[in-house]
Amino acid sequence: MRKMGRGVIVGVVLATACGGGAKNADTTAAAAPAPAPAAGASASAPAGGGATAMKAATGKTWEVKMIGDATGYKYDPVTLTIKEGDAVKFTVVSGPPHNVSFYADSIPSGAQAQLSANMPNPMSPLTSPLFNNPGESYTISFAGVPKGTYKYFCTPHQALGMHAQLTVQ
Ligand SMILES: [Cu+2]
Repeated sequence: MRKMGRGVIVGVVLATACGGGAKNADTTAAAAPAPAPAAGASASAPAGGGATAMKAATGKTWEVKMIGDATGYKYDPVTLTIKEGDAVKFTVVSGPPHNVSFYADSIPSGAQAQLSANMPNPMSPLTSPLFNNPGESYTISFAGVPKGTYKYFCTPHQALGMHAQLTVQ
């Protein structure tokens, strides 16, 4: 199920990239997957399609550990309930590289633009950079995002079951 969802996302991104480049398609259109700017391309993007401004957290900062050891690859806690306006700080404890990537089809409707804006230095839409060293952390503000459940996974360890979810109340 999750793998299927991921496949659909990749398909959409590729289709978007191809569509954008098709007009003057010479050699460049096929070459680059062009990940970054496609973030707002979904139907849930606000009218105007412009950049959504990042909203800083105003509430509590919650901690989630990213672990890879003899017990497996996991986020701890694997489920978390926060309030809109809080932030979540993901910290590498062991077994890197780790990151945080949200399933675009498993976040609340309309969440993508603001969540994307609240994720610094994305590697691709809704996907944080990879973190290679214990102690590194990545904080995501959940200010301005819709209430609901947000499912996410670690790109390198998705197949090993490193996924989790948080609920914004
Ligand atoms: Cu990982």
